[in-house]
Amino acid sequence: MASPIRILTAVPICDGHDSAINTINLEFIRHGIEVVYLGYHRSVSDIVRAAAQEDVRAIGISSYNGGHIEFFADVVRELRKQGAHDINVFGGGGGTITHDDAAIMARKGVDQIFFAGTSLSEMTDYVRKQYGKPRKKRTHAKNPDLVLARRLTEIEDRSGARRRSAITGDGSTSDRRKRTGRVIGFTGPGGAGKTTLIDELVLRFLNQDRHSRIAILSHDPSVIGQGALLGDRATMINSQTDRVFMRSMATRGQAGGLSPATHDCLAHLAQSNFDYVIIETVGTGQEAMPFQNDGIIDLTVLVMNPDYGSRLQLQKIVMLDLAEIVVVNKSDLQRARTAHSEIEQRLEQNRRGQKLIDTVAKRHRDPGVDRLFDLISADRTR
Ligand code: B12
Repeated sequence: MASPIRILTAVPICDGHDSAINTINLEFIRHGIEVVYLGYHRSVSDIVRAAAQEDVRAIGISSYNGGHIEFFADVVRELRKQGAHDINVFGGGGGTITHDDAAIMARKGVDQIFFAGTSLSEMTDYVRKQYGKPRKKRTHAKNPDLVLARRLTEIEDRSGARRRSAITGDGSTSDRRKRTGRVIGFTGPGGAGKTTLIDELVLRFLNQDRHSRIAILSHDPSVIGQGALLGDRATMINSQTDRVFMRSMATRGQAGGLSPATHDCLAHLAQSNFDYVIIETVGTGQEAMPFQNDGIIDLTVLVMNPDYGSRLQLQKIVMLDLAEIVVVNKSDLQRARTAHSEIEQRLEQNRRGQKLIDTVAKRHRDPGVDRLFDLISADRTR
């Protein structure tokens, strides 16, 4: 089965009009398109970097606050500068973009502007027709992130065709020896704050060493052959830098928190000169063991919300037996102290010396996140 069309959508800097793009995103997803959503108030460089790393077919920009001629043209120019000539640009902005503006934008390389009154199905049909065709043969890219991004696309496409990648192997010992950085797996239920926590950790990694680079492989759920909202980038603030390579993946019908291509993509990233490779699963259930027998993950972190229900529920969460570190995030919530002592007792039964840490990831400079960072950094030196 052919892979779904992947596009990136965003709203320009100084613009908070996200209602239109939220509606359009949902319509695209409903029609089988994978949408990497970058959020609003985004700069040209953030948009181009994300599109290149995600290796999308096109960027859809929704712009209402003016400056669209310059902004869209800058995106096109920067894409070309990076060597990403085959990532197209389209968008809309209701009545704020006139037909005359659109004609200038077309001359500057923008594919299409949709005006007020266009139906959702017209826009979806356009994307499917225009960006659903197989890609033309691509010229060799010079930018290493673009090369990596294209390689990940190949792995993902191949995995869709149910073939294992020959180059990355199966995470065997020989692959381990070629590793350059630590691979850390984050999992936990939806809404526990995994993405925010990872973003705060990334800030600390970047500050610790001015030259380090980090890769993030992030997952969101999807049914086979259907669309998905890949929205973790919209939450990331500190990770919008050239020192972070982030890739969003849809699970494409696979249960358990990861995608059929995760293993091979991760193996490739682990050999690609990053100091840390962080993997984030989708929000998981009690039975999930996403990193079991993977052979690539060095350290596993389970991120929990204090509101898991009764103490009895804890007995059923398999990752509480497997994770090296358990985090109670949102520890400013009322139930957090109870949660901490209940989880502590649960971990004591395992007698594995698992660490338990309380964090408030949404708070900058949170001492709990600092402790988690110290633990992860210390693990690297082992
Ligand atoms: C809703 C709205 C708001 C909401 C936004 C809520 C939100 N979360 O998005 C609120 C009330 C918050 C708001 C605030 C402001 N707004 Co306002 N807002 C609007 C309004 C009424 C509708 C825009 C909209 O969402 N339309 C719905 C979409 C689906 O339809 P559409 O716009 O016709 O778009 C079509 C196509 O262009 C296409 N499309 C749009 N985007 C994209 C993207 C892609 C990828 C594709 C394929 C297609 C596509 O989809 C539609 C198909 O029919 C417009 C006026 C208007 N009637 O357009 C003003 C308007 C955009 N706002 C305006 C202004 C000035 C502001 C404020 C600065 C006001 C203020 N002084 O505080 C603030 C700034 C907000 C900010 N932080 O940036 C001005 C902009 C003027 C300009 N640029 O020349 C407008 C035009 C109102 C006006 N006439 O003055 N606003």
